[in-house]
Amino acid sequence: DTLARGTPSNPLKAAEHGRDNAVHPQAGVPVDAPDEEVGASTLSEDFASDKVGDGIPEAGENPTNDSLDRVRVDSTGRVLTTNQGVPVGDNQNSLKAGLRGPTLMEDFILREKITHFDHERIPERVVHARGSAAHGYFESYGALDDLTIAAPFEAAGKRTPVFVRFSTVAGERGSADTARDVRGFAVKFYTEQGNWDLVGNNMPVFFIQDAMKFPDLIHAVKPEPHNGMPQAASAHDTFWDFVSLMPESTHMLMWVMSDRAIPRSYRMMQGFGVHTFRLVNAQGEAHFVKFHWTPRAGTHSLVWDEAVKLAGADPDFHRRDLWEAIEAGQYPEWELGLQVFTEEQSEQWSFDILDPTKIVPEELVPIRPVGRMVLTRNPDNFFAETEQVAFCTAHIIPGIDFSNDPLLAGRIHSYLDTQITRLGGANFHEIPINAPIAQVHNNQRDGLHRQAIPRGRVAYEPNSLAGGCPFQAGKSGFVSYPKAIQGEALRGKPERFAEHYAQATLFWQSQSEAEQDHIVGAFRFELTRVQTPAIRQRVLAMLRHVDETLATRLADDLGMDLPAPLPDLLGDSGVGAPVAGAVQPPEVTRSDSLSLLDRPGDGGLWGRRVALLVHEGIDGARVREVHEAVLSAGGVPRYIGHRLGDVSTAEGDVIPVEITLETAPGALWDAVVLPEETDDAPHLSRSAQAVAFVQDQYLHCKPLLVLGHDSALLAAVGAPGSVDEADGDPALFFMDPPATPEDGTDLATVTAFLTSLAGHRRFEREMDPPQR
Ligand code: HDD
Repeated sequence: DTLARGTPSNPLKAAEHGRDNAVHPQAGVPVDAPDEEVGASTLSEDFASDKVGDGIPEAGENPTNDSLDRVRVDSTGRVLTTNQGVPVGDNQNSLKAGLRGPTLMEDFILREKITHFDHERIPERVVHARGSAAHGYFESYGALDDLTIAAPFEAAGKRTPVFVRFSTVAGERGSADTARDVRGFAVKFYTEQGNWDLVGNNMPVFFIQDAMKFPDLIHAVKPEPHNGMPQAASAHDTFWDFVSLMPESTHMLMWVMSDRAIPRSYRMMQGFGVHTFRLVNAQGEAHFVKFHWTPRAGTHSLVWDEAVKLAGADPDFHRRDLWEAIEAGQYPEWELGLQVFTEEQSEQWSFDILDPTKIVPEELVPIRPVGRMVLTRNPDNFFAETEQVAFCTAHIIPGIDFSNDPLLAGRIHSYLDTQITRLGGANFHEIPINAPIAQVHNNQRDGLHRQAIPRGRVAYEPNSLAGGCPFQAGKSGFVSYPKAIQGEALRGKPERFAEHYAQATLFWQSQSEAEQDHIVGAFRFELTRVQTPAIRQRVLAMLRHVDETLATRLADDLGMDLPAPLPDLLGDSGVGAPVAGAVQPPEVTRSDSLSLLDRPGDGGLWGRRVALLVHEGIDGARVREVHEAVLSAGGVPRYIGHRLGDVSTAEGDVIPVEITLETAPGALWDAVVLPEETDDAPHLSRSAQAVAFVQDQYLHCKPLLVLGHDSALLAAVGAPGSVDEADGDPALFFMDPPATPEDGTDLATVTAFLTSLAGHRRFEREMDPPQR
């Protein structure tokens, strides 16, 4: 107990908990509701510190720390030992018979070390292998007694510890973060009623309606089996072959071809539970529910060319972004919202709420905000925590229950099952990151790597020898919702699962013009890589059911004639046949909430990265003032130049270059600040690296700020090179030079630049399709 609560074996860890964590969460104990207005930003100087936050909480105050503290190791000041704790005298040389002689079998130190090394990899996740995670808490806005007894929603201000892992789906463990893909959004709530895992994605629908098809889907999207290519990409024949034969994937394809599949940051994407679940209250009444996570930082994406370049410039782009934001005390935050509806309501709708290829439009059921989630602490160790964490859709708690969604049914089996291979046995729940904070008492025994030491002779129930313990909780435990079940055992789909296109059309029609352009571009990219013309044709034939403009534009881009709509093409095979006649028209045909632009965020910079290009003789005072303004607005400014070392300013002092154009090219930055530069006095416009840098900034529609009225560098990339030419570009800013040497910097322009940056991109500049 002392070890667990009083002194973590890593005393340094306490300093990393962050002040926000210090304010509990204590299992089951409500904390005072936050003073701040609900929805107000939690970011303030109060949380600033060298590491994360400035408070040093008592170890163990966060209940998840108990199990983690027990096993944390800090080797500061310690002697090196074997795994048996034997001090090792020489960690450099193996034991030999004579210095030039053979190494001896008896060298148990060498053998233990090499043996352990030989076994240090475990199988990667069969999907979602590449991911990053963080600790934090969920805080309830209020009691949800009317809906559920689920522990996290018990009272206003109650905090429940969470561990959250974000991931890509198709790529292997070492693949690049910015691949076009769905992102996993998996949340483990450590409640006093046991662990609840909400294993969602950043898109609210899925490719298939039945778990029966999951292995086929994944085999189609993973690298092709004969040559192991391509890595982390759906742009190949087998994927498009499969989905074009499965019209139920049409809606999800629209999401995956949209900017949602290339998020700017894990911190800037929504999360969805996808399936319909049930909430159950103390009276045993159930409501259907869909879970939505909405980022405080807004929903923002990359552009495709940028995503491709990032994969080379920094394959860890999203991992680094999450890690650095938390280290800097800029805790990522999401609001949890619920769409709650009744069975009777759902029976009226044109779609089936058990069909995971459908959303419930917000116009039909608005989202009710119920709490917020804040990520406050990075893991100590990637393998022990991020790699070994095991999320399972089967992990639910009293107050939450499943629906009959057939995809969910397969998942309830799959996650538990896969951990047994991945984590080497049935005791993976004892790995500290997976261990619940609720106590575990049952008669399950033994298995590989068992940690618990159950006492006594009784491992069965009922028993009298142990006084009947552990005893059943009865009604105070988990009770499955008594849903009515009827019908015959048969393989097939409910009627309303047969319509596949209406919501794909809804999605398309709800996008802004720029988002539609990006969708066309994404389909074009993927299908251009597809080698088999018949597959391209089938996709086009499918898209004709979504929108004729989309299909026509794409056909044009691919140099193809528009084929007949899908069912004709598939002949009698039937898979693509639309439902005859009696389809109910969709309730909603346009929903602004489906556009990324609908959630711009709270206007903060949220750690966006700003490059300040510097060179010998730069106006130091001005560039420093902009640096300061970016920093105090919550951005991350960096001085970037040709080589490391100092550059001298016009005033005679120096600015240290922090990173170079070569190591941190344009794609890595959200905005750039350029020096004043005329044709007569070129500084950067003759540098290929600087030109490529600024060209990317410009073409990726990012804000640019020039510290004066002229930029020969901008002119060199074909952009407006002076204040007089910049008219009409809303993200290109030229600062007014001071009228007299005493005048200060033109801060109004700096503010306009930062506001533009918080708004992310301005697509007016885009040249695909070519500008007229
Ligand atoms: Fe899955 C991992 C999300 C359908 C089988 N899935 C996995 C992860 C996420 C999702 C976020 C990574 C968890 C982590 O970070 O460790 N999966 C989804 C969503 C789905 C979905 C939102 C559709 C709504 N998945 C799905 C189906 C099946 C699986 C239909 C199988 C029938 N998923 C798995 C798995 C994985 C997994 C094989 C691989 C590693 C793991 O579970 O722990 O069991």
